[in-house]
Amino acid sequence: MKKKITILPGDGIGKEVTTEGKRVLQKIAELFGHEFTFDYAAIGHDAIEATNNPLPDETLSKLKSTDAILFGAVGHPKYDNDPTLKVRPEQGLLKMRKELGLYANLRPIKLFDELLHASSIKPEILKGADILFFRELTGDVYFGEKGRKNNDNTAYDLMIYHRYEIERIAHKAFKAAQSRRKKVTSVDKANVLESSRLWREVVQQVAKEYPDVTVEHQFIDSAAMKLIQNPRSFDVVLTGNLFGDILTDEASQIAGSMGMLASASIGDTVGLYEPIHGSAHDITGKGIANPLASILSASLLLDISFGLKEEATAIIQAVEGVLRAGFRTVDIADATTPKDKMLNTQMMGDLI
Ligand code: GGG
Repeated sequence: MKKKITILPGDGIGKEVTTEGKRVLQKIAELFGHEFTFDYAAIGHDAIEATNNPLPDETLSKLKSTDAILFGAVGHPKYDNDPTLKVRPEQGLLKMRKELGLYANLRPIKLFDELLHASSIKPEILKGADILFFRELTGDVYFGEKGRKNNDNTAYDLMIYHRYEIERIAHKAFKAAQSRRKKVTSVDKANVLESSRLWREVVQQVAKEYPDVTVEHQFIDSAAMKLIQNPRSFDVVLTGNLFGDILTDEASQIAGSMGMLASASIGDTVGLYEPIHGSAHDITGKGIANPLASILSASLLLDISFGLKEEATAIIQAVEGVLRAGFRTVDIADATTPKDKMLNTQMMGDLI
């Protein structure tokens, strides 16, 4: 198979982890006889420094003619510490999702058995947890009208959802549930928010087309609690942009570390694959970032965008094998990890 993959390293550890994700894709091409070509484009803080635009036109046009995107992360502490800065790295990511119509973010929460004890949650509660999140990506407070008024004494972000946005991601979630444990938990705040009442109404309507799938509705506050209390009670979780962002960071503790969670953003055109973690400037340049989220994102890329199931599975098996042999990056290590099994970013990439 001949395919072009565009790498967007972005900021901070994004560069370090996508290097390893790309190497694994190259190895897959070599082992399975594919021809993958790679090109690079700028996004985020680095792009702002070069062009004052977090998603330059040149990047966008490259993305519109590629077969799949492997993305790292965006962000920089400079912006977190100065909320008055108007041009920000995250705007590049949000614009990219909108421009490419990437409305469904799939975040599989897969707990590798080998990491059962890496989590702070009790193993007997965790064992067998396997959740697939569908986070909506193109609506909600992220894209509603925002601004300041009253001489800067009031700020607002409009939480807005359109029926079609809820419908299209709900169909994706129900279809996915059909080939899993046939349960969708839709998460909203319908006791307070009008946009959540529309969300619930639309999900109930879509559910009628999938009689083989059980649907339940939970409020975000209760879902956040149950996720830790009884993670095995969830199969597919369907939720909006903001709630999905928060819940999946929480759910990363089920998998042991943010460094383990991959994601796929899909819509009507090209697919984008990225770790759920951000740019992590506190560890940037130290070579200790866990590249497994990027490597597992590469596995999702092969599976979803190219339909290469065997190749995708080979990556997951390699991850399992390396973890089973006891190798760890610092985020998934514990007091029992021997020194000679502690790996840096590149060593983990080498072993996979
Ligand atoms: N790889 C994920 C990433 O870079 N996250 C940084 C971020 O600000 N994301 C915003 C969002 O996911 O909505």
